[in-house]
Amino acid sequence: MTTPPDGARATAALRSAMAFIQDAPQLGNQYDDDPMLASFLARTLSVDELAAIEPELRELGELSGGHFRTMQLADLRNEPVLTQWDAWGRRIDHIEVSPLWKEAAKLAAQRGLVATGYDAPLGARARLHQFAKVHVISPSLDVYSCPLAMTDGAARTLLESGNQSLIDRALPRLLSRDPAQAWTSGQWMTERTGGSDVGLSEAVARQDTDGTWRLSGSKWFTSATTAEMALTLARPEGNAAGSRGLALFYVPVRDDAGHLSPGISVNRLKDKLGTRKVPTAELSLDGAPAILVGSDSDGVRAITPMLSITRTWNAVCSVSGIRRALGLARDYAGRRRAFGALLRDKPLHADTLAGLEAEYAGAFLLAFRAVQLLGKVERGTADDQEQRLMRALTPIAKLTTAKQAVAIASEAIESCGGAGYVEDTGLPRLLADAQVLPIWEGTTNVLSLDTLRALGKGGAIEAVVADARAHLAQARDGGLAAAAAAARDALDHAVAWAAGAMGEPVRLEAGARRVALTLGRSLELSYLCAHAQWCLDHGRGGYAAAAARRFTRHGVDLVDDLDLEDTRTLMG
Ligand code: MFK
Repeated sequence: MTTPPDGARATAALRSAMAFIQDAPQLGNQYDDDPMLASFLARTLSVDELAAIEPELRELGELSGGHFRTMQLADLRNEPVLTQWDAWGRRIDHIEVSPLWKEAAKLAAQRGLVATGYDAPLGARARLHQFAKVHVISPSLDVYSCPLAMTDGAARTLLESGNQSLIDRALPRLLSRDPAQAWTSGQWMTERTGGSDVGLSEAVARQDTDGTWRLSGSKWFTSATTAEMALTLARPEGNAAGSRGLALFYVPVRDDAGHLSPGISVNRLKDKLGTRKVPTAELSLDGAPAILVGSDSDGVRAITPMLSITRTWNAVCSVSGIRRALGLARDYAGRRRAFGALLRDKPLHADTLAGLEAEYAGAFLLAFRAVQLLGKVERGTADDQEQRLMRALTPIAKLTTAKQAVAIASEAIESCGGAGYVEDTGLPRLLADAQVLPIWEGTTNVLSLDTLRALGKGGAIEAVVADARAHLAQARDGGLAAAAAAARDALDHAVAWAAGAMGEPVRLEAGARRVALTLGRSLELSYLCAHAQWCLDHGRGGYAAAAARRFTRHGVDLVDDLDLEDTRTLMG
């Protein structure tokens, strides 16, 4: 090898010194940097209530943008590992999760990410406190929100079941703030027959002569299989086919040493597009001991409290995922130069991100309106109208925010150019993880049909309309008039269309998604108008008002009568 002359060495050194290296996007305090959370809490809590919870939210904001974010980036490739056999041939089915997940489990217990929702002092507003924490921290916990959502859902389901011995056994663990005592719960609903039409479930429950129930069958998609207990559905022998014949069971999954209960084996972990840190597994049940939660039928109805809770978590995690995507995209736009300027100073780039901010603001308010109502219904302070509203709003919030989360994650990674598509920047994870949100806990179409089911109950449509109108009535500022009119018109159109299609089941079902999304978007805009007015009145700036105006221009009314004959032709 020949040594380069001094001049060539100097030129190479100069070139390498000048080589451009792009700074990675950074995050600040995830409570302080959120343009919606603080003003929303200031509007909905008393000054003393907010003062009591804000320091912890700020601490979590620091951990979210700092410690956990650093850990997340340093450990992008670490995934759960299933070890089925030990060295001596003993079946163990041990699942090793990432170091971040282990730390998240401790943090979740200590900070009461589930338990806060059940705390007494804030009453119905305990749910706001809980989900404010979840919103701030969850994007940095690698989807540890999944087991927490199911844990919360299990706690609520057991409480509503009235089964005192199961409540005594599990609630203190599910709500424990001591990491050594805390449990998580699984929710095993999906079988090979599918995750939507749960009535097709094949798992069978047999009762021993001593009264012990034993479950056999397979569960095809069990998220977070590291849980200590699970709620699941199985058909007691002799029961009718369909969902009415299923019963709800409590399964003790692991003992205190972490060993799986007899009759449960983990066949493999799922190879998923996203949520790669979540140990989602296929399980076989072969006479696994279980406890009947309530009656020996109507299990789907018995597990619906779980669905309401996890769907609310889904909505909140959608908006916190959007916030994370936008936090990174905005920071990047302040660091990245192209064509002679920072991206944030480029009119088209700014226009694109501003549109996403407007969608975030609407999504945030819809998710947190669902949270508010959940708290009131649980604490018995909701009137009839609010109860009906919550039933309809839960699927609407879940399906609308999940779609926004995917669309915005896609735009956010695109706004980072090629870096957004490279795995070790961590940015593609935003989109891969977001894509689960419209799928699990009910797909967009299943939830659109659930919305129709909820609206079909007496007084539900009136409750939705009244809530939107009450919020719109608060918007007095002239700059909000067009937005308020658009929300009102879209809502009226959706309600009128659904009423007109009532006697035509095919037309109604075909249009259900457009109706549900129109309701979701018009509610988002109604809440935005009210929040914008409050912010203007309280010196909180014009972000929400600008969001309302921009959101309006994206389109609110998606209702349309599409030609059913064209559908048939296109589908062959
Ligand atoms: C970041 C957040 C993380 C979230 C956690 C992720 C964990 C991931 C694990 C999973 O994804 S588990 C899979 C979740 N699976 C689903 O969400 C099921 C999706 N399918 C549905 O939701 C179907 O609509 C349903 C299974 C409920 C249909 O069941 P049926 O039995 O065929 O319908 P039916 O007969 O209408 O409902 C039975 C009863 O339940 C009825 O009550 P009644 O018996 O009194 O008439 C319904 O009114 C009631 N019901 C159904 N959906 C309800 C509900 N009640 C309240 N709320 C609901 N949403």
